Amino acid sequence: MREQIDAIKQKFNEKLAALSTSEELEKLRVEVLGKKGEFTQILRSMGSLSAEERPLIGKLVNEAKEELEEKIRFVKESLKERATDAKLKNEVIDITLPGVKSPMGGKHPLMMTMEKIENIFLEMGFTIEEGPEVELDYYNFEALNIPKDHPARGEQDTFYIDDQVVLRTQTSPVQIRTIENQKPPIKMISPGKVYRSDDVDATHSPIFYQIEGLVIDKGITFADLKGTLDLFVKKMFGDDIITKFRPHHFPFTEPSAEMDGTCFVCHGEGCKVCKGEGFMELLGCGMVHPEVLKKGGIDPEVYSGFAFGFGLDRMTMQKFGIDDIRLLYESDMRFLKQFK
Ligand code: 2U9
Repeated sequence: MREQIDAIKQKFNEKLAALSTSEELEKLRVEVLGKKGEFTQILRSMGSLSAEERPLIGKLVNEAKEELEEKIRFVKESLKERATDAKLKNEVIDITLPGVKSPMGGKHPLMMTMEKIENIFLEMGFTIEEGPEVELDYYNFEALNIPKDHPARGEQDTFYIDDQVVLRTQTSPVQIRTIENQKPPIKMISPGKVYRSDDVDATHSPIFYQIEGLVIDKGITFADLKGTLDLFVKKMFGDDIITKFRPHHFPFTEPSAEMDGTCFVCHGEGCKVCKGEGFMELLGCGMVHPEVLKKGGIDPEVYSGFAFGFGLDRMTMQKFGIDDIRLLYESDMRFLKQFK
């Protein structure tokens, strides 16, 4: 039995000296030390030994196993180092080679416009508020003085989750939630995605972005509305932009208006973009309807306010001369890469 052990060790050392990969090493380990390995065979055959021989051979076998396992650990380490060195040698990095350019993304034109507008209102002391896109019918309609049977509901083809829950059709619910949680003075804008089940065409998308704003304090007048929105448009499109207001109607503002600005393409001469008008409609606005203030728990005898709203997509298309809203949502890099 002792010779047998030495023979195994001998053969093991020869094979160990001859191998060069960790796979071969693992194979040798299993051969000698594995469950069906040669040493295991010996241990299994110990039954045939005498009682006094058994512990001696047992000890011999275990010592031999430890010795071989130590050698395997050592060779495994040096094989790993050798493999790393080889890798390092082969992976010579030619630093003169041009780097692999990872394509730098760019801001989406909608986000560029959104940020520019947000910064203009932040500079004017407004806060930016956000709210849920899946909204309660109450916040999207009732609280805005648009009762159940109000025609405005029909106008805004609404996605109903159920008769109490809708996909918001405008960001005005954010203003209502703000009125409920903040006492005046309030100066805020609410940018965000809104949903209307419109058919997709060059100027309509079922999902688009809006920015609405609200100012409530004591003594707020239509002059504050005109001054604030006129300044916004001049900061957005240029100081030479002249604004004008046309009477309009919204259920949530009284009086209401639409604001036009001189076409920043033809500066009033009249062109394709402004359909020869020289002016283009920029946004809707008005003094907050007293019913809306009351519903929000604000006394219209003490406080007054103005609000406004516009489609961000439309303003982005005006700003960049984009004639099809679908370009903003189709993620076509030929289009988007122009806005780097
Ligand atoms: C409260 C009170 C009043 C928000 C307003 C508009 C005018 C407006 C349209 C712009 C283009 C919707 O996306 S659009 O079709 N919106 O013209 N929105 S005033 O009025 C409010 C909002 C909240 C508490």
